[in-house]
Amino acid sequence: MFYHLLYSLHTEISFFNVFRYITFRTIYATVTAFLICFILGPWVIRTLQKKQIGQYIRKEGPQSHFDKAGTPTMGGVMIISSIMISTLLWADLSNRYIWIALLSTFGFTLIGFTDDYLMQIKKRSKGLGARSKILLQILLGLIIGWLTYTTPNFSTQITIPFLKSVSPDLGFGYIFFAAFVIVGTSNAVNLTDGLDGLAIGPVIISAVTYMLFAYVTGHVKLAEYLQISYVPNGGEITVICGVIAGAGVGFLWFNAYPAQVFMGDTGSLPLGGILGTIAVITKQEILLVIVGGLFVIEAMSVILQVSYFKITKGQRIFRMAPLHHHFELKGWPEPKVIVRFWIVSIMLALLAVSTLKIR
Ligand code: 57M
Repeated sequence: MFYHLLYSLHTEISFFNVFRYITFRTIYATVTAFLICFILGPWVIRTLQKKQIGQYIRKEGPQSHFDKAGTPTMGGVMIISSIMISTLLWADLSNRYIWIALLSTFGFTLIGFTDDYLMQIKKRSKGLGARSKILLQILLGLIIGWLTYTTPNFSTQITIPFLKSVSPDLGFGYIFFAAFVIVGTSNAVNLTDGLDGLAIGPVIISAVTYMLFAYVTGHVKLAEYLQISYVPNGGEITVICGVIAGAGVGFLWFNAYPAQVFMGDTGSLPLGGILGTIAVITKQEILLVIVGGLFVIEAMSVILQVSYFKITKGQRIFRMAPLHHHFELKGWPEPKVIVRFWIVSIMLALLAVSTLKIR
């Protein structure tokens, strides 16, 4: 909105020229998103407490979680409102990719919110139910895949990290591939969201990493120099990456150990969904396996554990899946697991950035 309102004034007041720059708008969008979350936080937490939207803790989980019972959940509402408001304020709203990213955020929020609402307010223990939830996610993933596919000049070739000369063209199949990336990330972030700050930390790290990729991918000269796919108008996604990081830091203020609030599916599903969408738009889809490697490791630990459990009729690879529970049960204090997982995430992000220079 600021871009449209204020940049147009640059002919009279030259200062307003700065609103043209993605870098300038990204910085202020990030700060705005942080402030919205930070200011809304106490009020959201109080409201959730009043409505008694408190977390139920499963008895079969690690004992250290029992005293978390009653912590307000659905705190994702503050992250998502902050993402939506700050994006609407700072992004170029004539950019189609911004609307695709906002639709993805809104759609996954709706699914996550409905699930939490049924569980927390209607006290329906299964929420939406696993099957309806995944079907809705796939449908939304396909819609976003289709909208991206039909964007003029959008390439259906995929980028393989470290192999700049190999980029298979999926054609129409790109829609299904995009849906897979988006839905997979949405669920992986959800699985990771099991310790204070554990999911939001790597979400912030991934958003900052993609901020860099979005910027270079939308810059014709930089993209050419680094030999990565140039996405016309894709640079605007930098703003939304900053917004996610800012809102994430604002939420972390309250979600840091010991958490005053959990994000719920209201936060975890859209945060994963939007990261997947950004990976698709910036044409760095496979790179998300490295950038969001921590989410992949957590999801893989569940897949391995559940498969092994079924095949061996009751035996386990890990003490408990997802992986963070394994380390908790080994006796690592919760903050140690969290910070060590963040460290892994930072290292993976650096590895991802190195792909810009390594073929
Ligand atoms: C959500 N949610 C947390 C909170 C958060 C297939 C199976 C592996 C699925 C998996 C599962 O359901 N995962 C999805 C994980 C829950 O947090 C809520 O859920 C929201 C995210 N959707 O925002 O509202 C609990 O996590 C803790 N928490 C924090 N701090 C936070 O900032 O401490 C969350 C956020 C909260 C709180 O305790 O209550 C969750 O873990 O339920 N299931 C599991 O993860 C279960 N694993 C399991 O059953 N493993 C089995 C295998 C064979 C499937 C095994 O290894 O034996 C564990 N979940 C729990 N307890 N709660 C088991 C133990």
